[in-house]
Amino acid sequence: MFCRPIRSVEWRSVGSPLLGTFPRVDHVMIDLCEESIFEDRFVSTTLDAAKWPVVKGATVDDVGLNEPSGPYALRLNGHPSGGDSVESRGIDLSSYSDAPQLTYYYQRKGGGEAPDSGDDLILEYYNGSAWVELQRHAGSGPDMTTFNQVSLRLPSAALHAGFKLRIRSIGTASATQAFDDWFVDEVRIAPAPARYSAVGTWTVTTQWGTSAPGTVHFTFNVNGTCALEGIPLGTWSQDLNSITWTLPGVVSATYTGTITSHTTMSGTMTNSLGRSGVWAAVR
Ligand SMILES: [Ca+2]
Ligand SMILES: [Ca+2]
Ligand SMILES: [Ca+2]
Repeated sequence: MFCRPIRSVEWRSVGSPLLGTFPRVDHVMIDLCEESIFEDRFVSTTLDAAKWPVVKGATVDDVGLNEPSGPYALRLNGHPSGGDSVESRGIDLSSYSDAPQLTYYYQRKGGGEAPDSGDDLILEYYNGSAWVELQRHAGSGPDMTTFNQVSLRLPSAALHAGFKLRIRSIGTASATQAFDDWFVDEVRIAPAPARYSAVGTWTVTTQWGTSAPGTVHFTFNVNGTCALEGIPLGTWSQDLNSITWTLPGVVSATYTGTITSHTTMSGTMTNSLGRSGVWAAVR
């Protein structure tokens, strides 16, 4: 696992001092990191043996349609022996108390031959003694011209030193033709739910001279939510699209808009006299 800093965020108050009644927020420094435990975008037609040491019949080519990382994706079908599979290297997940997240894209048929009932795509993990099914996509489903993304948390039984991922298909066997095609791309295992996290120090001052220094911890989640912890003054709440900061009886500050690590956040403040101002989180 690695943590690669990709961005820093500084948070400053822009509330008007003339209004006099708005808390000031200074010096919130946010370092954003991107982490990945295992990843394959299938960038060439040769399967990476360091990532997938066991390969049975699976190939990488451009027969899928609209690959998320084109032109290639993993291809599984009935050729040559009734089903293909790839098995990952051992991945040590024993240090993760929060289950990592598996994400991948899949496509049924694409530019190949359509799977039929029972010609399923199956994702499994090794629990130390046996393969356990994580997800199954039915061959009876509709043909696809785009890829669907799947994101799921690994179960607790997966959090051991010898974790492995297996992707396999079932299809009609033929030594000469490819039947029942599935395509998979952008396989990624990453710590979850925190993909981005940050710690900063801040100070709040009001017109009454109250000062409340403290530390705030921001966690930006992969689903776009933002968790805020450790704030000593007022209350914060958030959902997928807004942050609300309330100092009871004094002021409220609200941000509305999709919360992502890439957003420059700004919002409005209103005091108990109905005067309004603005606040911002600036990269
Ligand atoms: Ca690709
Ligand atoms: Ca094959
Ligand atoms: Ca078929």
